[in-house]
Amino acid sequence: MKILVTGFEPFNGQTVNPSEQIVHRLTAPEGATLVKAILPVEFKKAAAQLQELIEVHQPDILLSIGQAGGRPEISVERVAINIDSVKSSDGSKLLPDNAGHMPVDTPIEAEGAAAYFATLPLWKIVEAIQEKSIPAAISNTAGTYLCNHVMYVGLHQAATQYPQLKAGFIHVPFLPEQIKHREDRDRLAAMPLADMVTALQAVLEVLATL
Ligand code: PCA
Repeated sequence: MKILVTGFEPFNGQTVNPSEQIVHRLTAPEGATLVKAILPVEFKKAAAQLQELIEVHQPDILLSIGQAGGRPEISVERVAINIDSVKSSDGSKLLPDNAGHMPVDTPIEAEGAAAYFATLPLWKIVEAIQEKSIPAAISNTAGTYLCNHVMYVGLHQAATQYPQLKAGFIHVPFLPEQIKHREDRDRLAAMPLADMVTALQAVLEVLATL
């Protein structure tokens, strides 16, 4: 059993991304080997690197992790949609990727499915995190930025080329240090790194039993 786990580099002017720090601290669960990678927050490069990682390592499971700043809990994503868009849903802001690319409502795969569901056991994962007394929930949108992109690309690869591959995505909140100097910090949630690592390690234990 081989698990590929990915995190992301910092983006949006931040100097840290909790997903990167989590990935560095995860260890292989019993009965599995763990391959770790940190992906760039760039549409083209992230997809190419992920495809290469899958081809080289032939994992049984792909678990990608990213930051969803402002969310209060660990969120286990249910679905990835065939859209890249850096436009906020009210149209007020654009968030270019780290290479300056700004797709708006662009399909990821011209001939691809409109959406893919995660193929990991979502409730088992949520419950394993909650058992550690850490808040967790299923999320029904991974957004339209890099996290959705990487989740879609992984599931598309699985659907079209790697039938043994199960894949899914987990979003994590801000770290306390990311919000402490912000004026709106009273309204923002954050979670200590140690709790995030405990949660994701518990997820790996579940994945190793699949
Ligand atoms: N979060 C972003 C991209 C990279 C990351 O960690 C997202 O939610 O799309």
